[in-house]
Amino acid sequence: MTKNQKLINWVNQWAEVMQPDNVVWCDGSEEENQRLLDGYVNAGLAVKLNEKKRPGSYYFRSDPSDVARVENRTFICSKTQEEAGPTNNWEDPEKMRATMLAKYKGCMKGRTMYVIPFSMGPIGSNIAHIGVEITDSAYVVVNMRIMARIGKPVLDALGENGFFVPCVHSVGKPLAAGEVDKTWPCAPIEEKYIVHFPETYEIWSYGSGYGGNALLGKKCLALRIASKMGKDQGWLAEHMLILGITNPKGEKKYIAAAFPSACGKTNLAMLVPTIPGWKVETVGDDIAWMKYGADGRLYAINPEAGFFGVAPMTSLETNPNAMHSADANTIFTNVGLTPDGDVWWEGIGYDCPAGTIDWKGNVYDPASGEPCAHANARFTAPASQCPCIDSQWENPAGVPISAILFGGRRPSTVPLCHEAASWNHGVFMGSIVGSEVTAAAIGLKAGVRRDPFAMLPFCGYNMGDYFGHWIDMGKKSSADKLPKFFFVNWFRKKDGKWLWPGYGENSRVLAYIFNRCNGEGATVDTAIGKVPAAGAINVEGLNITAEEMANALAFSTDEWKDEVALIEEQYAMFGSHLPKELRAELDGLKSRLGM
Ligand code: SAT
Ligand code: MN
Repeated sequence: MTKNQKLINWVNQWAEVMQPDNVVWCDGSEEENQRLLDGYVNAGLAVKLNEKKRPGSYYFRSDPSDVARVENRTFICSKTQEEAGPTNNWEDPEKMRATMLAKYKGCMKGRTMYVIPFSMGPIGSNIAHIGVEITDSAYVVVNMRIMARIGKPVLDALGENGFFVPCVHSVGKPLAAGEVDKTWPCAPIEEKYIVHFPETYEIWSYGSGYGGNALLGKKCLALRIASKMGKDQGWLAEHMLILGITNPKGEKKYIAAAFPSACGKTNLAMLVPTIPGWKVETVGDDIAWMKYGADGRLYAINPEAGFFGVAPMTSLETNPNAMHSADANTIFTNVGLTPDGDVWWEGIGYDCPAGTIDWKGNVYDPASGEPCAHANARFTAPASQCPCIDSQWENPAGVPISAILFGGRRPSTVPLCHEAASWNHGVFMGSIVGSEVTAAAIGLKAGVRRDPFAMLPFCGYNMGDYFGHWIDMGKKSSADKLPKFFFVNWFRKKDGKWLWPGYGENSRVLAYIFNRCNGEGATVDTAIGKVPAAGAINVEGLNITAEEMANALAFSTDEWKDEVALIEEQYAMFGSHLPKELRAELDGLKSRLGM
């Protein structure tokens, strides 16, 4: 299938180590996909859903120990610990290679090794990159086929000498002679390893078959390794959605946005505006790769081709576009299975049909107090099926970004919207992203849990140097061409009540941001940046008083003095890796606050 000798050698070398029964090069065809899915159904490891309700869709249940990304088993193996930085698990690369080689030895006995050539981004785009994953999981193949572009066209683009990121994966469960899988194969939690070698752009994953642990194009390549490639090569790999927004006059802009988990990122990416005449379309819901174009503007692609969305709480109410993306040709994992061959989860918008099977495979008893779907149950759906997919989502040149948004769950302190004064101020905003957590929720100290740029688990090198890379990127163009930065907070409260309705109403804030990019919309200067003036955000038809709106937009010197103390604490961890420009931003804020 390929004349790329480096690729052939790499596959042969791993086949020798892992000793699979056979090696299959995936072509990405419909026939191949169907054959793999039929294999699971025939083995009793998946269910084909009701063709009338969910055409072309399949249902899987994972092992109860293999249900999410495993951050404490995720490693950045740079040469030194300092290069991995204070926010990553580090292990010496040579030691890690030895540990894992011992695990990989014979790990595919009784199994097939699949070779999946994949492109992150439209094939041939100068922002895209190619990876090749070897895996013993056909589930990975059928999911990667949705999440990335895979198969023959990728090998053609790779050519004889093209560069690819090598991605090694095994579920870590060799089979004895004659043995077959009766359940989802994986290794016990303490034997799972999700490993990145940033200097050599390599990924080694062992022991998990779930999501980002196993679909190596996503968080491992498109964020951890790509963040390092971006630093080395002068571009950005970010945990950001990309949306297109069109005003009533037909003028269109693109916005990228980073939020920590549980802030409604997918909902924002697919938002249905409530203000008349405005339109929002989706380029991506999770990851953005951004590079400067010849015109000095920042262009973004979505490196993915599908959505790996959290099912629970997704409904026709909360996100009709996500729901319709999963109408057909979708893989569901760890949701409930209804007696009529459809899926169900908490928050889907209607009661659980009697006789539904839960994610553990038992008949669901709503009185049990247990959820029917796992909280991290997922749908894998083709982005092309999203009703609001943007016409430019596969444009190899990317889309020009006018604004970058940061946000978090902040019940106090942070206004509904504020705007950075400069690129460096925007980088400062990104560096202090975080959500407030209650002690009960995570078993940690209550307070603001910082998640800089929403990249905490996804930065492949020292986070302080990552801030420095963002600062450097701002020097490569001029202020009139660079995107503007905004910080938004949909989650402010007063007296225990939300001050802002959120969901589709967030279109009102997006419209304000759109107008700001055209130099329109009245603002008030504060110590933290420009806050919308009273009346600048359109609240027509919204049941919100002027006082409530003022509270949502309020800036308090006292609250920000407390915030500064927390930022000092956070910044201390980066030591000499904290760019002097960010220290200057913090000093500037302090002096504006009179500190
Ligand atoms: O499992 S994934 O890493 O793909 C999704 C997530 O945890 O954010
Ligand atoms: Mn994500």
